[in-house]
Amino acid sequence: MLDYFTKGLKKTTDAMQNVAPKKKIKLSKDEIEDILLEADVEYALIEIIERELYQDEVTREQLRSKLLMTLAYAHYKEPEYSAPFVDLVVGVNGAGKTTTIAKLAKRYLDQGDRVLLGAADTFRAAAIEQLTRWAEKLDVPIVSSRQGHDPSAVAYDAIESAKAKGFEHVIIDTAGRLHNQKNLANELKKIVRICDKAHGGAPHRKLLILDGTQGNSAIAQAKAFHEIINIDGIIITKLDGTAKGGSVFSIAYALELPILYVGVGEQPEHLVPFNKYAFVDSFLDAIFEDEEIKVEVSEKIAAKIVNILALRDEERKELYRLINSDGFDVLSKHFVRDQRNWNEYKYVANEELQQFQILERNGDILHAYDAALLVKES
Ligand SMILES: Nc1nc2c(ncn2[C@@H]2O[C@H](COP(=O)(O)OP(=O)(O)O)[C@@H](O)[C@H]2O)c(=O)[nH]1
Ligand SMILES: [Mg+2]
Repeated sequence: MLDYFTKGLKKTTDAMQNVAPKKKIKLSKDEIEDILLEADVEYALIEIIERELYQDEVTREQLRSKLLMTLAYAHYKEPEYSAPFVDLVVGVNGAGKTTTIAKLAKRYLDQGDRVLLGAADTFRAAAIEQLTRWAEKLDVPIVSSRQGHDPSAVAYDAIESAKAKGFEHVIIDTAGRLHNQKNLANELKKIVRICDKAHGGAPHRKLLILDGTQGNSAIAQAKAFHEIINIDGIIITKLDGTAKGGSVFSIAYALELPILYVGVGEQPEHLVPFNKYAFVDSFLDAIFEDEEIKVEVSEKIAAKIVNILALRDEERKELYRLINSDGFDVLSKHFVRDQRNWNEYKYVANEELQQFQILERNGDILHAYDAALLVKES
């Protein structure tokens, strides 16, 4: 996975290394600004990041926490549903909708599910043909009609057919452009309505496909789609073909929506589930020198705590007190010395995994430490 990100972001990290050829342990704010601009992070967001950085010389972990902060909406929760799960795929022409549908279908097939495609981009004959070719290649059924037919009817028939066959998934393609914007909005709304009629709760996921080579200019477009049908998640395509990979941060931050996958090539396997930690690390690896990350436990904590997973109440309180004061720095080199930020996180001892975890508010794990590291050796 990580490899896919690193490869897919090669053009972006190459561009970053053009302005910062030498990897360092610390970077000045000016250097960070230049690097992020080069990667096409929106200037307004860079300003926010800089405002949150209190140090003149910034470490990898300090920048890491700020970049992760911009992806705080990366959390997606699947709704309750009964099969088939219906994905509705929208986006402008050429964004990569049809290709991404093939990639998604492959993922579903690989996990042993049956998939049916709905060719509801009836605006262009070529679009129907393209999806039909993918369906043949992947050997999955497709419901389509002739050019100019009602796309809602195609969506309805596709869902009905998948229900009758007992399939797990339906993926519906849509047109990216009609005669005018208003038509497109009305049509998309109608497709959503009709999906729900065919199968209560459908479409379960409205996916917006954005062309990564457009960088930040995709933001306005994304907002327009979001206003029309309330997007559930974003897929950014063609990251392999652009030096504008940093726009992923601005897009996620501006739309407050999760990035679910990124496209890093034209083949069906080139759809990578978005992992914000791996994504951020691919950026940081390009500009920061490796620094061995060790978790050092202070004498104070080590002396007091035998096993943090078997703490008595007062011991646990003491640990939390330490974490919230000077102990924070000791437990983790990963955090900035920023009291306001510390309060954003929760600390839990996960007994099942034998880990001490630092969680974000939404429950995502920011860091996990093996309990063994925190056990006093005696
Ligand atoms: N390099 C690269 N090309 C992609 C990716 N996703 C889509 N494409 C290409 O982008 C072009 C437009 O894709 P298409 O699926 O037809 O877009 P649609 O009009 O939104 O359905 C095609 O040539 C695809 O092969 C990607 O992740 N990487
Ligand atoms: Mg298409």
